[in-house]
Amino acid sequence: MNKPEILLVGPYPEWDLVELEAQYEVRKLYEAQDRDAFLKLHGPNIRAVATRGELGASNDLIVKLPKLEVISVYGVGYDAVDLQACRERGIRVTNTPDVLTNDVADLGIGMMLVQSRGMIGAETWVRDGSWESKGLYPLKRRIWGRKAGVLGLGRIGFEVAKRLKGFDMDIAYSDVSAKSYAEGMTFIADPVELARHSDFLFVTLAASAATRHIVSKDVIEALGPEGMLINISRASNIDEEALLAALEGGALGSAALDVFEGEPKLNPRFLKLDNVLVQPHHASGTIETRKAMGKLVRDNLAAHFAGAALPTPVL
Ligand code: 8YV
Repeated sequence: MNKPEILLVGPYPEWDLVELEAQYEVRKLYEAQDRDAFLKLHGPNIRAVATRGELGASNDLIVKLPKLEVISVYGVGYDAVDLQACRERGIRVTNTPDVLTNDVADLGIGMMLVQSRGMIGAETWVRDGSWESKGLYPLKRRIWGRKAGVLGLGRIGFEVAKRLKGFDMDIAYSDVSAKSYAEGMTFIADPVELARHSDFLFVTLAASAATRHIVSKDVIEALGPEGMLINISRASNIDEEALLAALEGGALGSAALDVFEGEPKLNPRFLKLDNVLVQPHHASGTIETRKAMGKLVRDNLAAHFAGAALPTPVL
């Protein structure tokens, strides 16, 4: 029997590729010199798409795949998939929740520590001889015992908050409603009020049209000249123009960001700032988690083609 044809929107690790190629006829969109010609040739036969969180599948792509049955996202965020188009065509969508939660939370905490204690600059201080020539490294701000805000107390936000408790921090959160599992945390519905209350504000919301720029100029200014914004969700949750202006002008103390508008190409203004820690969207990027994510992508595809229940459906 012919293997089903699947479209890979972006690269997967070799260990996933080998497994996928054993089961499917894999078409690699990211290797195509001419995407239109590639899709004209292979599009009519594609039955499944395997994509990545940040790449998703636009309506533009979906319309070129008339036999598409399922989109499997390598990531928990599916904001880049056109769900409306999928609903209209009866296309199933899956993601990879849970398996990445702890790693994403860990990176968020690490970014807070690195940025607050100035560890990148401290490394340079040692390596460039400043320690010897200039003496002691400038003093930085502590994190333990201070105030943290978590914007979005879902799976990732909850794990961030759990870790913050270990630093004896005073934790508040914002969400659509107060959560019964948020023991020892203060619910503050309004993101501006949450920011005003916080020294560190973690953005851990699933992105959607409704959350676009939820971290507005007002939220950023409420966090203030001593505050730090940490984003491990999606760039669209933050008004990036307002963020840059606030970082440049001192209205916001600092930021630690794993995601950017237009990534991997980011606004070059970020690179001129020394009060921002930039990371290459790798919060889920451990071997262990990426292996689990790849397996879940494959399990969802296999279940679909076997006519079984999808392990982690979105649609
Ligand atoms: C991945 C992500 O970095 O889970 C998500 O939504 O964006 C990340 O885990 C990404 O999907 C891998 O490309």
